[in-house]
Amino acid sequence: MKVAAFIANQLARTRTPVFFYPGINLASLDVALEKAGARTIVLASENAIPHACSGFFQATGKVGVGIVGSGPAATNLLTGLATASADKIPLIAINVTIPLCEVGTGAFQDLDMTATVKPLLGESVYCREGKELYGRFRQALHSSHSSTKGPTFIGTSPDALEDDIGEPSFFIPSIETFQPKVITTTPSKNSFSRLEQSLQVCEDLFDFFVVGNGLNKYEVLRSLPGKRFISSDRFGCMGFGLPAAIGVSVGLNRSVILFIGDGDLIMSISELATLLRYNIPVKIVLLNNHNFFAGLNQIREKNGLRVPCFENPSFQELSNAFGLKYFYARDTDIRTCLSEALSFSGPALIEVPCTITIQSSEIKAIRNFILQNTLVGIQSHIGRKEAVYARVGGESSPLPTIEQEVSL
Ligand SMILES: Cc1ncc(C[n+]2csc(CCOP(=O)(O)OP(=O)(O)O)c2C)c(N)n1
Ligand SMILES: [Mg+2]
Repeated sequence: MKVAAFIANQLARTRTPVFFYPGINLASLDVALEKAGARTIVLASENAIPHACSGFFQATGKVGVGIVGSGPAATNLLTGLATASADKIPLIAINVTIPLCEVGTGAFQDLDMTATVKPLLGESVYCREGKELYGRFRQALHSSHSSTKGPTFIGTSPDALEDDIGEPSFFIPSIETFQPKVITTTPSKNSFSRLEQSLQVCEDLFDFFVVGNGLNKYEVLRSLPGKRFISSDRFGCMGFGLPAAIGVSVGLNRSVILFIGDGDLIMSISELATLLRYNIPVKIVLLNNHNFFAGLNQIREKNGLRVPCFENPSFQELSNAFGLKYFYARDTDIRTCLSEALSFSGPALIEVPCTITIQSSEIKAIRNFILQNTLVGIQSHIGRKEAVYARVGGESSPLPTIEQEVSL
């Protein structure tokens, strides 16, 4: 059996979806995956692949597998790999490079991506031959199922995929019991309270969601105590939310709710095409304040600058173009829109007009909080005097007061 066929059959037999982006050098894998009956999800961009793998792992405890081609296809993985690495999320990224005879010659799309990502990841190898690729892939599937490990990067050549490895044995990889993060915030009483009330009344509709990055993230987390959530914690990566929600929905085979800001959604807008392609039931709650990280506005204002109000595309027309059912929710409507959006099987976008603002002193507290912690358990309000937090693997300790933070 050729290595490409082994990889494809191993993934098909264990019903592991493959997050994939085609390229000429991985044609043999593409064919083998199809012949083996593997579930292949072609994302709109390679950027999204590690995030999708990350969401998949956090929802299922099974390691996600991403496969991409040479040159720019591989470099597109970089931010996602760094994001997963920061949160120690295991995944396997396979990069099929140009043919061996061209490697290192400066040929079209010649790039040593294995060396590029090495400082970033625990494991980064290049397999020139089929036997090595077979061994590394087996090993990665066996050992990657640990939430302390982070991503494994396997570079290889089209030649290695064509090598014959005799009659390999297939196996069932173990599954990590992933401990979901749980929000233990108590609701805040500030400017977001209308959003908060709406979210609280819709609590009974779901128990688990994905959240993007931006100020809206903290408001959503404050507003949903006791809920499980998935986010990019230590990297705070914009562009994570939508692909991660795709990974969750593919992994659990059910609807998932994503809370996301307008800036973040626009950054990953191409993945709406993936929702359309596979009718993936991600229900996007878009918190649209026509702005990015609105807290910075206060600093602009202090410096006599104008507060920008970004022109956004019509999200209604965008939804129509991408086949999403569209809802416009005034703050109090979110519950109704969500229950309607959850009552059918396709993707949906619920636009929530917002005016999100936050004190700049809070920004500093939040930033330090993110730098020092994973959001494993937040009690009370983020950035407020009475807040406490849980250190990774350690005891809970009090968050410094805002006054202390600001004077740091
Ligand atoms: C890839 C990436 N680029 C930039 C940032 C810095 N950043 C964090 S949140 C944010 C703005 C997010 O805007 P939006 O999604 O509209 O959320 P809002 O703050 O308006 O709620 C920016 C620019 C980041 N975290 N990740
Ligand atoms: Mg915004």
